[in-house]
Amino acid sequence: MAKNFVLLAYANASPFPYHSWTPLSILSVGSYLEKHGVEIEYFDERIHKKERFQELLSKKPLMVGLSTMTCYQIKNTLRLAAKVRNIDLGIPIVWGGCHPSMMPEQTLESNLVDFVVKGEGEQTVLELVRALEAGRKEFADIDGLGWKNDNKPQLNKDRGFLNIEDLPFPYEGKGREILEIYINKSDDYLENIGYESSRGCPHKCGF
Ligand code: B12
Repeated sequence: MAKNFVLLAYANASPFPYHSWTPLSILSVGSYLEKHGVEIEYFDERIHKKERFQELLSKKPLMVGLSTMTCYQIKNTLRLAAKVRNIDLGIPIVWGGCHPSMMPEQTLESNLVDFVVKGEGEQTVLELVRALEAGRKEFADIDGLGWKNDNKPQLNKDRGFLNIEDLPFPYEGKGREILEIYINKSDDYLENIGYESSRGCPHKCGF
């Protein structure tokens, strides 16, 4: 494994086992990073052993990306973020998904958050990865990013919408392994395989 890999994690989102669904959010971001030559690893708490997260953290990823909804999932995401902090204060913790997108300023207030990605994350996180690889400390030019400027939360301007046609299939690369685990899961429940056929909304939804 190359030194500078990105770890993308999805915490358990439900107390019910049948509420498991392929984690499209991190798969979309991950396949895009892979397409641009960035090495990634996934941790999906619903299908992987808990030790996997700790093992991957001990290899010092360039950053840890956490995807979260508000509801039940967020307390588990906070638990994962605390594990990152406990193992190494220097690993940047990047939050994305619908909760950080709707409440970026509030999310940035937490000391378990270094960066927030608002909205579609693919291009924003790629630019962040490049900046971190270059050892940058200033991120004002990355649209869609929230960060801490001398510990002061700063939210950059929104990123324009991406064209879904330019994005890779989320089950490419390492995402294929995740897909196969979901297909082969042999418990009592049928698993859901997510697929995005379009993006955006004709109504005035908050998200
Ligand atoms: C598919 C879906 C489901 C599926 C699968 C959910 C899952 N766990 O994956 C099912 C039907 C199971 C489901 C159930 C529920 N859902 Co639902 N669901 C959606 C839906 C329609 C699409 C989500 C999705 O996969 N999008 C595709 C991916 C690629 O997009 P994305 O997740 O936004 O990720 C992008 C960015 O956010 C960002 N990003 C995301 N994570 C990260 C992480 C990092 C590090 C970075 C850099 C970027 C990044 O980059 C990604 C790519 O651009 C959304 C509405 C919507 N239009 O988004 C609601 C939505 C997520 N669901 C919602 C809710 C409330 C629920 C339930 C709690 C409902 C209930 N009461 O039971 C349950 C929870 C189930 C569970 N335990 O997971 C809410 C969440 C609201 C909130 N504040 O948290 C949403 C937003 C709908 C709404 N407007 O109310 N849901």
